[in-house]
Amino acid sequence: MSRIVTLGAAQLGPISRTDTRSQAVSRMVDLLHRAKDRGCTAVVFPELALTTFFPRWYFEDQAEIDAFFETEMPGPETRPLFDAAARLGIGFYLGYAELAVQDGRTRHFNTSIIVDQSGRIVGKYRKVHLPGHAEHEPWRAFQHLEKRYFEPGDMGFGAWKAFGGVVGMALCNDRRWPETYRVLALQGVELMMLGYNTPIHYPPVPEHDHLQGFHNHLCMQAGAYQNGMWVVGVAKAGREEDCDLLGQSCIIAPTGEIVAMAGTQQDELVIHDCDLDRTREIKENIFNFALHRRPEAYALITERKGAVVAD
Ligand code: CDT
Repeated sequence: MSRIVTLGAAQLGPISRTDTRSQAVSRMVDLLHRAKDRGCTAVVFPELALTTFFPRWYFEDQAEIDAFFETEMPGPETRPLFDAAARLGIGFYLGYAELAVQDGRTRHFNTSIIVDQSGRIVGKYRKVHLPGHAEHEPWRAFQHLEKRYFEPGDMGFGAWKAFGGVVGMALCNDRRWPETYRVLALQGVELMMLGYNTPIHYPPVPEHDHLQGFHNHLCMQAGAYQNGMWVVGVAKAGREEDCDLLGQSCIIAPTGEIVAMAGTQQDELVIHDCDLDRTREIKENIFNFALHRRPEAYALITERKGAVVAD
């Protein structure tokens, strides 16, 4: 049996601070056209794909911060992306900064959505693992203020039927945590879509700068294999406002193999015919959860947050 879905990793090059949403959207519409020409069912765009990666700056004025957020999706500037998707019959995953008003409270989330081939939003996810710091740290070459500008997602990790399979979402730092993949896999996810913005320089541990590409693939390949799922991980890449962002967007098979990878730091589309039935090779054999998992031995995973060293 095979269930082939042609997927695209639609990497974006840098977005400058002065670029408008409409400029970013028009680059993404162009990628959608290229995806259509190559027979894609759906493409994955990066995290925070509509603006520059603004957590690299410390802002005091809330209005200046809120200017990077979307109050509606689609809004007037993002509507052309949804219209193009519907016209071309291609679905997409998109990351953006979401400003929501819930129970009279203003909330800020780092969000992604799945839009189906008719241009309809069918799934929404709010980033759970927010990296970085909450206070201004002037010693850094640049800031990473996700902990200041966003609250942790309040929706958990969901799963949706889309593109002929079961699809889950995650955002950037989530890919480094094994819990992300496992919670998705326990809901039958066959395909994880993920966008990222990963600076190559990591100020607290610069000794790891040369390992950014390795760690990026290491965690996604392990997550794919150990959970028998396809992973499409997509970067905003290149030199963005004096900060180098990692590229290497890729499509990873449930065996953990990278089957397609971007070779530039710019807007680039890489595609692969992903057979969702290949998830079964892993799920029914090596990692047959129902047969082999021992949840009674894993209680600490949800009971305890930080490590407590045993006596
Ligand atoms: N956007 C995002 O989550 N980036 C982080 C950077 C490293 S932690 C400061 C990542 O995990 O790639």
